[in-house]
Amino acid sequence: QKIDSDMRQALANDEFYVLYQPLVCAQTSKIVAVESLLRWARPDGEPIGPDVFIPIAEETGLINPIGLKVLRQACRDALAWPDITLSVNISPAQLRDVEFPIQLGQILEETGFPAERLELEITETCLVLDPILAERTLDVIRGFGVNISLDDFGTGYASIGFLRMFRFEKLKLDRSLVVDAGDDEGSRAMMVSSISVARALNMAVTAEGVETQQQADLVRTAGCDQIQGWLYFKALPPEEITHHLNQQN
Ligand code: G
Ligand code: G
Ligand code: MN
Ligand code: NA
Repeated sequence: QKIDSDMRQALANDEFYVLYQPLVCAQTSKIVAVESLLRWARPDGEPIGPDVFIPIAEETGLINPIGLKVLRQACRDALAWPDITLSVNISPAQLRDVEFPIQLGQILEETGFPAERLELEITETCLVLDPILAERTLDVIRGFGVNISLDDFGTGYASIGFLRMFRFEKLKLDRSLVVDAGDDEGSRAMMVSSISVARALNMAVTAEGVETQQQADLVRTAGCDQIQGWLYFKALPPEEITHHLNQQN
């Protein structure tokens, strides 16, 4: 396909770049973490969203080199942000790649980014196909000191069994759950009970896609530790993260 060869070109030509969306502490509203979000700007200036090109990169295997590039860049950028946790999205194809833990270790060593401040976001899709293999890979990654976060919880299986089996360090509630919790009792019950299960298993909880003060109050009251969403910040270039961190200190 055209977009596949375009993506190969884009990788060679450095058309991919990374933005960072802050996560704030639910209690203080201060920035405590950032999530790296990949962007692609074509030479003609036309932006293509990750929801369009990442599924294709997954199919073609190009997600592996692209994902490593994001990880390396994000670790470099985040070195400038003391005490801030860095979250990086990892796709199922990356987690299945036997080389991945080795390459991750190399990037940590080469950039000097502290493993304890890195968090990898995976989805349940990464786990369903081969939970045993996934668990083995996650154990190797955790051996470096890197934390694992379960992303998009509430869109897919929302499996409490997975929470118990994998003991993620963090649970990220998907924005659909957060949005619906405002006016649908069933969604609110699911949100509240997911948070309580996560906390009982010693997981931190982040609510995603918070756009209104009402949603922020709701998730804070329900026990979320961190909040991510346009109410606070959109995804920003690294210079602006540095600026906001300087302002809050
Ligand atoms: O940033 P945005 O909302 O447009 O992201 C759309 C989707 O792309 C989200 O599901 C997000 O997790 C995914 N995504 C963004 N950056 C990356 C990345 O670096 N790697 C992977 N695998 N997915 C990403
Ligand atoms: O799948 P993942 O959770 O990694 O995707 C994060 C995506 O959510 C990013 O593409 C980001 O741009 C988007 N996002 C972040 N905050 C908000 C928000 O408050 N509202 C909406 N609609 N999207 C958001
Ligand atoms: Mn994510
Ligand atoms: Na999500």
